[in-house]
Amino acid sequence: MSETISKEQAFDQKLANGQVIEPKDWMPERYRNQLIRMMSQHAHSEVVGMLPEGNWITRAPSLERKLVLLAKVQDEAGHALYIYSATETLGVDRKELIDQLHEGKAKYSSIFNYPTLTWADMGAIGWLVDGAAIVNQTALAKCSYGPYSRAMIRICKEENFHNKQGYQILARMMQGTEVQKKMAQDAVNRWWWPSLMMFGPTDKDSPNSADLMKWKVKLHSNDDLRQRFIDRTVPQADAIGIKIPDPELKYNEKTRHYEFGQINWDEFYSVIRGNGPCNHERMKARTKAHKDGKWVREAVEAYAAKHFN
Ligand code: FAQ
Repeated sequence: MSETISKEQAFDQKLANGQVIEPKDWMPERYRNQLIRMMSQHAHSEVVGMLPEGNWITRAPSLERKLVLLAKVQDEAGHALYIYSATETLGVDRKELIDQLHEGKAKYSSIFNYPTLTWADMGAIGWLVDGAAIVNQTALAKCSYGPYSRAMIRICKEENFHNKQGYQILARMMQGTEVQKKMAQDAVNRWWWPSLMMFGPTDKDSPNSADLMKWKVKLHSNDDLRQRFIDRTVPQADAIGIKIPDPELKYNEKTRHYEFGQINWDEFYSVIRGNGPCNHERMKARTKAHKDGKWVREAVEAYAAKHFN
């Protein structure tokens, strides 16, 4: 005689067996809402993340660099589209999510509220910001929600290319003149600590982690992923002669991890509350782009109504 189990039990069993949850499967409302929160923040980050780099497309130092940067920024737009589409499978309308961003009700990654002052910042973003994104997203590619995990697989492949192009920009500058070397070091000095903040607050101050880890959305904690990023990035810095701007950084032979200094959490919370160096500028640029693009959305809708209905 087969034993009937509740839908909650079936959901828990799937997670315990390492199975993936798909859009039509039953899921607890809190699981759904946590995914919508996290995935929409992620999609918004990809969109806002285009702005600091977009700033340098017209000023890239050669045609080749311009083409590569243009392709990278277009990739970020594509990432946003995959993730918005994946979020829509949870029953939420994309327009609603985008309105939340523009009304300041939804977060996006703290990292994109810092300015891009020189060409070396394109190197630092690719190497450090995409590097951090890869560490975080390689784990998310194995998360329990099917559409999100599948989006992450493709995105990580593209982020790997972004990461290498950023590292190559800095490596080349470190072989250049004293001024170029200084510029590369200055960019890393400014982007290192904000990159560590991308992983979110420490585990003890992370209110969402317990649920997300129980549901296998997050497979590793914020601190574990931050440590993984530091361990893989410091040797890369050493290889090209960049100095990590942390006097307390040292390798622990016993734990085989780098120990690092104190992150400025006051700065992190100030940035995510809207008071970072560029929060205002980013939202102004984004809402303007949305307003200016209204005719495109209307044209697409009119075309679709005529040809696909
Ligand atoms: N910035 O409880 P937790 C990229 C918020 S994509 C802003 O630990 P959770 C590609 C958090 O939302 C980068 N807010 O939160 C690219 C929560 O607030 P809420 C984006 C942050 O969700 C490269 C509160 O603090 N990636 O870079 C941040 O468990 C180059 C408490 O935190 C993703 O979104 C932050 N850094 O863990 C594009 C990946 N950290 O919502 C262009 C997916 C935390 O309760 C150029 N997301 N908060 O009001 C995640 O993995 C997680 O959501 C974390 C945060 C790890 C970001």
